[in-house]
Amino acid sequence: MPGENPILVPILGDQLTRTLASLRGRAKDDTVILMMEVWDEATYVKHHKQKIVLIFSAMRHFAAELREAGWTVDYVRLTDADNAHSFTGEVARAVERHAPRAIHVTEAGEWRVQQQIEEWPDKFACAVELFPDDRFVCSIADFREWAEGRKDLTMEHFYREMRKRLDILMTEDGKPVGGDWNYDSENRKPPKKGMDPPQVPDFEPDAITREVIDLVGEQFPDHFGDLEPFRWPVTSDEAEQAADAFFAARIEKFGPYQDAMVHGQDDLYHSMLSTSLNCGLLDPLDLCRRAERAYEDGRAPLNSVEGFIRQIIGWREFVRGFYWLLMPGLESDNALNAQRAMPEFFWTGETDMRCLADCIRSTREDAHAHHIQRLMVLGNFCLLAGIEPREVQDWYLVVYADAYQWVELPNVSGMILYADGGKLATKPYAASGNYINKMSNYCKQCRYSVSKKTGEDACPFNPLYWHFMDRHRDRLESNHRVGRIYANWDRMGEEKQRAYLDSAQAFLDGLQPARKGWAREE
Ligand code: FAD
Ligand code: DLZ
Ligand code: SF4
Repeated sequence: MPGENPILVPILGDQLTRTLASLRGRAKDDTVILMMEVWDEATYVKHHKQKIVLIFSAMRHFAAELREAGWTVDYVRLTDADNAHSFTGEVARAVERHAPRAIHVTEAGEWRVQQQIEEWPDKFACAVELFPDDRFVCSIADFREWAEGRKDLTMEHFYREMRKRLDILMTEDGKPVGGDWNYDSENRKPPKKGMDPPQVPDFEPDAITREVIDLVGEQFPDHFGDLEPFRWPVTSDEAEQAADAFFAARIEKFGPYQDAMVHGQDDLYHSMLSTSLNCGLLDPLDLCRRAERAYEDGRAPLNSVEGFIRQIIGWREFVRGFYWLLMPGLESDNALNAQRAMPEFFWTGETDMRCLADCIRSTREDAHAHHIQRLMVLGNFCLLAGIEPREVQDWYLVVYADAYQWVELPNVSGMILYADGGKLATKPYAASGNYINKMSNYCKQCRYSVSKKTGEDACPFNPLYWHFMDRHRDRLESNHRVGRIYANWDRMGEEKQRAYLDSAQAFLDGLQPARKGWAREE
């Protein structure tokens, strides 16, 4: 047991790492760890049921492991009497219980929570020491320094810096292994017929997870998503097993089929490790080193390994730095002035658009969809249809088990919606049905025809694409990566253009707006 006036170390639900900065080097007999299940966090948006199960179960397992290792953990359950249901309220109660001489806390993943933490020094009589979250390889300060004075924030430039700094996939004379920095052009194969990726391991819920499943079923019945089957790793051991399975059987084809989509096959060759990475059960750099070894040992080709490493020390680190650089403004950016409400079918999955229906099914069943589904099906639709950014942000934050605002918001505001006005992506990722047809097997059995351009049976992405291009001509025509498209549009002539615009408008007019209350309590 800790002595008098110990150090209080609050650990949040995405900080489930034994080597967390605020815990590292602390003496067990002088530390009380505080973990809190609070209503505020479970409902600031109405998270997918499996996301809440994941966090609560992972928190309870982590607390049990810490106790087993000799730490004192003060764990507040959601249903405990007197639970104040906010981080600040619970820390206040813990300060009364333990009379700490100081609070040591690792910086929060989300801006919203960081604002609360920054009020603690004024609220509590003891000292509050804030620790940078060094589970990310690039600190917020280092990213700021990198971004300082740059005209464009290009992920590729940042990524190359990270490769050099971490000496990953680099030759001894400082060149990228294989001669190129980026093998993205080899990572765009359409799916092969009969493709049969190895199964992702399922983790059978144990007694702790079962108890949490029951709790979530009782307390959050109206939240989006299926509660069961629940298959996510909830301990670092399970997460390591999931990583082992990826490195043993799926990394080889991860690269080539990264952008492929197959109806009913939700995981393909993806790692399925984001939920574990984001709550702290896996270490990002360790995964990259394992990927590098797979290449060195001849177990995976360079395009797969480089692609995987780029997603982690490239995109993942980049969006996190970008988020902290641009918050809080990023949340309210709406450069394209998109005002349409989210359609109801994003929540129900009831749409004849087969690609969207499949992505929403997987999202509802597993709290997951893979990257290209999030980007080029769901995201592309939101962009083309002009859905209001806040509604899109809420949707993505609710529905994915790996969603935290630091990673969701740059992807939504920057990558899919161009709501940041082009700070993250140099052009909007707008595409017609053609792209989805090329990269998936969705279209063959769709009620819409991907080859039809206009009219009731035309794939809605086709007219929506031109509707989008036409309504944003003023902004996009001068963009050297998109501008050329307008020559095609002009060549079509007025009648064809009118047919596109009318088809798109008829489709948009037929969209039923989502009822209120799916994402947030009204
Ligand atoms: P893999 O395909 O195996 O990729 C490996 C890892 O790379 C992932 O686990 C993830 O940590 C990282 N990664 C890949 N792409 C990105 C990216 N664009 N940004 C950040 N990290 C990336 N990822 C989240 O973790 N949380 C989110 O809330 C989230 N929201 C997204 C919203 C949109 C609109 C889009 C387009 C992408 C979003 N992503 C998000 C990124 C990506 O879709 C998921 O990380 C990925 O699908 C997770 O599955 P996986 O672990 O099998 O990934
Ligand atoms: C996502 C989530 C949920 C659903 N519930 C909790 C909780 O009750 N307690 C907790 O510590 N963390 C939870 N989380 C994760 C937090 O929202 C996450 O740690 C913050 O967003 C980080 O800034
Ligand atoms: Fe999606 Fe269009 Fe293909 Fe149907 S035809 S699956 S709506 S891209």
